[in-house]
Order: sequence, then C-alpha cells, then structure tokens
Amino acid sequence: MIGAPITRREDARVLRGETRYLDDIEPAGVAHAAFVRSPFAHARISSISTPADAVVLTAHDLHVRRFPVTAVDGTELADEGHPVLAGEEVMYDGQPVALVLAGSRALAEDAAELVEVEYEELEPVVDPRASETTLTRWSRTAGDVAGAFAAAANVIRGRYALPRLAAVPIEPRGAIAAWDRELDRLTVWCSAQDPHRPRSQLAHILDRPENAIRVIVPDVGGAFGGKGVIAPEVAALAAAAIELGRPLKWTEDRYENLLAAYQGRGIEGEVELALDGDGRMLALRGRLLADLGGYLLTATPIPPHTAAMLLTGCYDIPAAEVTVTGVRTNKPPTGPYRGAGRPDAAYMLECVLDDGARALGLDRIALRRRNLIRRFPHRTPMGHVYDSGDYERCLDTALALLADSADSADSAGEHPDRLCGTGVALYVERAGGQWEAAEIELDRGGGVTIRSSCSPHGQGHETTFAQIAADRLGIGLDRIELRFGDSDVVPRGVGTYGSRSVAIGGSAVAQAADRLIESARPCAARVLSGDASWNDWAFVSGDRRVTLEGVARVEGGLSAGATFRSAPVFSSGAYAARVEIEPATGRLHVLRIVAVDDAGTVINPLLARGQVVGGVVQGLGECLVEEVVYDEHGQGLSASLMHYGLLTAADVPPIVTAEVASPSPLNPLGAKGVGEAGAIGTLPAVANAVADALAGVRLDPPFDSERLWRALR
Ligand code: MCN
Repeated sequence: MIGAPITRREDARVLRGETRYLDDIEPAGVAHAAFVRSPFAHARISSISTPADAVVLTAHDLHVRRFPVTAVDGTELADEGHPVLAGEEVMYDGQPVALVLAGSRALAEDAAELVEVEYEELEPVVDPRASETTLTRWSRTAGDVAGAFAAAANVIRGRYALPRLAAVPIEPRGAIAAWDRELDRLTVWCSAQDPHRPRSQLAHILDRPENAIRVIVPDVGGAFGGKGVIAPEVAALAAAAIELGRPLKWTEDRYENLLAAYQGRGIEGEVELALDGDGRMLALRGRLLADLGGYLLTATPIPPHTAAMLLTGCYDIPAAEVTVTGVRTNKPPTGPYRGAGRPDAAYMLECVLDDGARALGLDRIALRRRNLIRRFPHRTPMGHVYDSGDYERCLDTALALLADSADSADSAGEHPDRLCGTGVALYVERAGGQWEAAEIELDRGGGVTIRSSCSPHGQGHETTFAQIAADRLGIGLDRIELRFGDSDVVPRGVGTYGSRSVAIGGSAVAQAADRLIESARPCAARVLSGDASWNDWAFVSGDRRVTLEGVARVEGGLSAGATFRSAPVFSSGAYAARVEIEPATGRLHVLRIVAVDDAGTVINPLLARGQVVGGVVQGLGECLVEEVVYDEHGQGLSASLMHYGLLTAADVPPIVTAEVASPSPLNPLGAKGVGEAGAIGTLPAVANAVADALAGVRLDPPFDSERLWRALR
C-alpha cells in the first residue's frame, strides 16, 4: 500500500457533483452579508451614515479584539494586528468598513451601496522602499561573516524582487456563523484549510474559550495557503451573529477575493556570496525587504522569516548574516501562498549563483556541485537541521532529463531566430514540524474509522491516509473511512499547511495503527492460547491465526490514538527549464519543465505527481503572467480575472517529473512533504533559463512579453 499509485477515492464524489461547498449550505432563517469597503488605500473615516431601514454594523457595534499575530521565533513584531472592521482609519483599497445584512446577497449589496462613508484622504505608501513603518524585523548572524568577505577571492551579488501574487482558489472564501444563545455556543462553517486555526483565531478575536466555538470545514475548492487565516469579514460575521442572535452567511465574490484577500510573496532582497579561489562558498549575506501591507494578519510574519531561514539553500555555507525587514504599505496584508517564503529564498539564491558564475566565467553547474551539502544531519548557519537528502542525485537526474528532452524540444531548428536558454535550480523545503493527532477505531463489523487532525482541501488525504492505515492493519481500503474538518469530531489539531500533513499527520495515523495492533495483542493471545506474534497482517501462534477483525469481533471493537510530534523535515529537489524567446514580440515559450523532487518515502506516487504538476503550473503562472498591480494611489488594478492572469491548460508545456527518495529518519514513514515543491523549484529554473536566453540580462518575474521586449531593446 505504501508506494502504490492508487487513484483518488475522493474523486468519484467530486465528479458526481456530490460535494458540498460552503455556498451549498443554507441554514433556515439565515441573513446574508455584504461589506462596505474602502475605496481608498489610505484615509481617515470622518463619518458613516446608514439608511434607517438597513441592518448595518460598524467597528463600534462589534465586541472584538484585533487579529492575533503569530510570534515567529526571534521576530520583533509591531502591535498592528488587523482590525476586524476599520475604525478611524483605512489602510488599503477594499478594506472592510461596515457589514450590511439583508434577506439575500443581492439585497445586502444594494443596501451596502446606500451606506455613506465620508473619508479624508491620506497619502498612501505604495512602494515598500518608501515606507517608514517597520512591522516585523528579524536578523541572525552565524560564523565570521565579515572575516569571510574580507578574505574572499570573489564576491558575487544580486538584487531580486518578487511581486505580490493572489492565491485564486476556485472556491472563494466564506462562512456561515450561528450562535446558540442557550448553550452560548458559536458554530462557524468556514471554507478553510482546517478547523483548528480558524477556531483559535476566532477565540482570540471574540475573547471566548475555544470550547465555546465549533468550526466545521465542508468541502473546500482549493486554498493554496490563502485560507489558513480567517478573513476579517468572517470574524465580523461571527461577532455580528452573536450580537444579533441570528445565523449569518457571507460568500466572497471573485472581485472581493482579488481585491481584499491576503496575498503572497511581495518581497525583494539583496544577496551576496563570498567565494574562495576554488569557488567554495565562505559566507552569505542577505538583506530582505517584505511589503507586508496595512496590518499584520495572524500568519503575515511567517513567509519572510521562512525565506530568511532558507536563504543558504542546499549549499554548505559556514557563515551567514540575514536580515529581513517587513514594512507597512497601503495594500492588503500578505500571508502564506503556496511555497510561503521557500520560492523567495530559492529564487534569490539560485539567481545570484547563475549571475555570479556568469560574471566570474565559472560553470554554473560546477559552482553548485562544489558546494552541495553531502552529509546529514546538517546544521545550517541559520539554525535549521536538515534531516536527509541527496542533492547531487537530484541535480544529476534533472540534468539528464533535460538533456534527454533536447532533441524533442518542440521547435529546435524551426525558429532559428528565437533566443534559447536553459536554467537549473535547486531548492530545500522546510516541511512538517509540530504535531498532529489521529484516532483509529475498528468496529466489530470490520469497518475502520480514522479521525485525523489533518484536514485536506484537494491534496487527497482520504486516499493517502487510508493507504497508510491499510498498509499497517492489513484491512482493505474500501473498509476505511476518514473523518476530519469538524472541531467537534476532531477536537485538536494544528493545520494543513507547510506540506506537513503526510509527514506529521500521516505518521500519527501510522502510530495509531501500530497502537491498535498492540492493544489487540492480549486478546489475540487469549484467542490463540499462546503468544500472539504479528505476522503477515494477522496474529499467529504456531499454525493458528486470528486477524484484527477477528479480535474486534471478540472485543466488541478496538480503538487507539496517537499524537505524533517531530522537528521539521527537509524536502529538496532540482528543477530545469528550457525556454525560447521570440525577439520580435518578446513572447516567452517555456518548452519543458523538469521537476525532480525528494519527498522521502512517497506514499502515493500518483497523487504526489499530481501535487508536483499542480505546483509547477502555479509556478509557471508566476513566471509568465501573475502579478498583483497597484497604481501610485494604491488602487488595486488586478481585481478581476480579466486583469489578473491565470494560466489555462493550453499554456502548460510538457512537465517531466522524477523522484529521488531520501527517507527522513524523523518519522516512522520516512516521509517528507511535496505539496509545495512545484511552486518552489519552477520559478528559479525558468528565471535562470530566461536570463540565459538574454545572455545574462536579469529580469524579475513575470516574464511577460512587454518586459522581455523592452529588455531586448
Ligand atoms: N504525498 C505522498 N507522499 C509524501 C508526501 C505527499 O504521497 N511523502 C502526497 C499525498 O497524496 C498527500 C499530498 O501528496 O495527500 C500532499 O501531502 P503533503 O506534502 O504532506 O502536503 P499537505 O497535505 O500538508 O498539503 C499542503 C500543501 C500546501 S502547503 C498547499 S499551499 C497546497 C498543496 O498542499 N494547496 C493545495 N496542494 C494543494 N492541492 C490542492 N488541490 N489544493 C490546494 O489548495
């Protein structure tokens, strides 16, 4: 079962239209919410006047606290948690100012238009470099960085920037909130990555204990990092449901999602590397600047910190000094988006290696090879401990697959005028960490119910986690059912993010299964009248055997649980890309992407490949078209899918994938994460291929026709 390419069990329900997303749920008597939003990026609110017959709530009507902000190790944080509704001041275009309720969404939108808000416009800060307000700061130095730079034979450096990106899940965000006055209990159905983080965020904002809140996550149509923190609108809805004592519903439309949902990336930085005469890396310096937006949401400090911690990548660099400053701008907050800091680090490091190699006349592959980490565990100067890996094998495999595809590369010879380039990049991904829980019940009829604290939203845990249990217990997949996504069914959990579910949540399932077997052993020994050893998925004693189902029948059912905890695991990979640019139009053709990923032991190679391919396409979108744009007044110019480009299937070139497996010693499965891999490796590989095609001219993404055309001129 481990390693079997089983098709997704969840797909039949999806394909038959039997899924139930948030908007499919409609409790009786529900009122619908729409939000009055700031049309300015920065303004003071002078007054709000509401039509007499409309139900309108403003910041003054809600009893709430600001959003909690995650204290990331060593990060100094400003006290600027996101307010639920804007009070005196608005800090970004689209910020929710008032909540309006009516019998339908359409009526609520009409009523919202009648709310008059008077603003006094203030000067917005759009360029992070012009910001004077620091919201987060983190820095770390290890080793003799100054000495290494002073002694270096060569120093290479570069400056790189990534624009803000939108997560664009097919299903936008939304929630239903209902308060039971008698029980003093709030139930929130929420399109989210898991129930536990929304519950703890709401508990803080509403100042209630967690056990007074139930969060139910129905089927989710994608999240990509964008549903790990609840929307301020959802917090407002929950507070209003308590205030008014009636169920309320809000489903975001695409415009709201693109305008006001938290965004990813939005980071720039300068990276310098000190090299000795043999091209060995002596030290790295990095100074990163993150454009965090108007306030801190719960997870806003995390991606810049993740980028900083991974800036030395897969190279053995003895000394490093990295600083990351997160500043306030008049834009929506940033937060995790697939990769969440990892692509940022890989992009800056892998680009400076190519640019430096070119400047010094070194071979870009040889420079990498000379410096790869080869012994594990490896402690990086930033303090991560890499558990296992085989970076050179990833690199060799990627190069071989790129070479294999050279002849068939689509237009070889056909378009002699095109500029050709290839690029390679390696990455290391922090995955896993913290804990997750699982409970397994084997009923007397032989059915297995797994309650997992990991809540999938497209990854395929119903298949993967069932495989893990089936592999341990020797019970057929069709008898195994997975339960998740409801804080009453699974009361504790961390969350689905950071490609951690299989390594941590899957390991909890494996451990719970092992404990279930142990708990059955005494009964098996009685049944067999001997010592019961576990062999070939049954207890045996001499030539007598009894299965787990047999024990469950005798015992009236079996159950066991486990909480698995471990340090982070470090996935890795090597990506390669072949591109062509049309000189006349600047159009970029990505001909091929090679993705070699090491996720340790892979549970289901079919689903893992699906994750890689999905991530590659998101990474390609970042390369080709995706960018959230603001004008000089801080007005969002990307708030529809006419203006924010997304790739279609027709834009996707052949993607060649391969696996390297360096099992992690930190969990019983040997598993690491793969859910973000494609979104990490693709960007630096394509960026380096574009620079190669442009004879070393370095551009930042997206590599759209206009940018390339201008560069060519
Ligand atoms: N897998 C495996 N063996 C491993 C690791 C993973 O077989 N060693 C497979 C499993 O099928 C597992 C899947 O890959 O279900 C992803 O597992 P993992 O890498 O542990 O990542 P998570 O389940 O924790 O998912 C989170 C990750 C993140 S952070 C984002 S963002 C993302 C992603 O998953 N968002 C997604 N993939 C997504 N896929 C869909 N369809 N929708 C999203 O919103």
